[in-house]
Amino acid sequence: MRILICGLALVVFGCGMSPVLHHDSPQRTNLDVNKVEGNVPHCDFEIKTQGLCGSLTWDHTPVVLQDAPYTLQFWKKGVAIANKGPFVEPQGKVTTDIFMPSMGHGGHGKVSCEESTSTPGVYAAKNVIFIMGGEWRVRIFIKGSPLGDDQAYVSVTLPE
Ligand SMILES: [Cu+2]
Repeated sequence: MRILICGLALVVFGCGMSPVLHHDSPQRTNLDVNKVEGNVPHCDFEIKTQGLCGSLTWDHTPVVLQDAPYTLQFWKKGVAIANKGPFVEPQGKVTTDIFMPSMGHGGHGKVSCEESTSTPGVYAAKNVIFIMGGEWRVRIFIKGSPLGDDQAYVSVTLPE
């Protein structure tokens, strides 16, 4: 009987509490570096023409006027395991930049984008210099694919 009551209490407590817990848990922000949500990788952006998902991971929290490198990973939507892949090299050339839509300008200098030699479908972006605080977009461009050009972006807000 004691076990039964205990079990019941757990069920009631669990059901009653979980929405509250869920609600109170800190919201994922676009500065989070942890992409793991169970085994399903979080899709930060999509390359719809190729059925690909992508993630953007900052090496460190971006700060104005300091290099803020990041990593892009691509995988076939729905089939990869978070941070493990298999990652997929998009068709066409992958480039990336940063852009401030409210003012129509980019960062300082040109963002470089190099594919990992050991893991195709993973790209390192460097020379990422935000010149002011506010709302920015990290843009991802696909060019020269037989499936057509495509682009996507991830929003990021830097403190003033
Ligand atoms: Cu600006």
